[in-house]
Amino acid sequence: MADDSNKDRLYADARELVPDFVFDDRVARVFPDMINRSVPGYGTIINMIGTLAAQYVKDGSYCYDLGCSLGAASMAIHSAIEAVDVTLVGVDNSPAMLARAKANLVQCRSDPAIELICADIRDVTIQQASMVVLNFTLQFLPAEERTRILKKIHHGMLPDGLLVLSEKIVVANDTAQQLFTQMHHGFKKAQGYSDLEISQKRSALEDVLIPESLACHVERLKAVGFSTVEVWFQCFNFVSLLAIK
Ligand code: GEK
Repeated sequence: MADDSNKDRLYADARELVPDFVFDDRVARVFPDMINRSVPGYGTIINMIGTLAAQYVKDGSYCYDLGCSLGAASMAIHSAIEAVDVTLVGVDNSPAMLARAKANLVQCRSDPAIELICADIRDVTIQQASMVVLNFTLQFLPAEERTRILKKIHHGMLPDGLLVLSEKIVVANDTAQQLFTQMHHGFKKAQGYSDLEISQKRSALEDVLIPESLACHVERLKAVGFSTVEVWFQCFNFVSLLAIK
């Protein structure tokens, strides 16, 4: 029989009360399956983060993967860059995620160096950064703290440094919002999730993942000082922006 222990079935059974979503060991175990089947374009975004890193990561600089989960973006960056004397720093505050990220990253050669830090991204100092990745992480921080974090990131970046910010968004137009939500559910159904799984997961994420509008993200990135801000990827209500210092 096929081993499906790494398949996301966390919301497959009916529950009377769906508890808030947490990044614990049960989630970490199935995370690659969960994110690939839940975020349309996730694999493309990870690959393109590697492509962007090859262009932007500079000799003697730092590169940060904030909310690194199992280290997918870090690994894409690690294998794409040719710059020398680079330190790649992966940060996540879930010990379960970080333990698995460590196990994944042992396969990587020692250069560039990778440091994995179990910490809240709000407490981490950003320095000499030629590239910073927030791949579906900012959405889990309280909205009122997002400006402060982005200011800190901007402050720690080198001139011409690149921030990649991927987020689930909401759109102001009700028709478009409904369409995007339906299309996202259609995507999840096509990936094998049942209606029950989709609705229980949505309840679990309700107070945990706080999406904002694209305009809100763009304005805030400009307000904290990024000179160029562009959407480079969008599929329904999932976007990735690049912001250049
Ligand atoms: C990927 N970037 O595969 N400090 C540190 N980590 C945090 C915090 C925080 N305050 N809040 C949440 N996290 C990854 C995917 S997942 C996205 C990112 C998702 C961490 C949390 O533990 C989790 O590992 C990650 O942010 C979000 O490219 O699950 O939709």
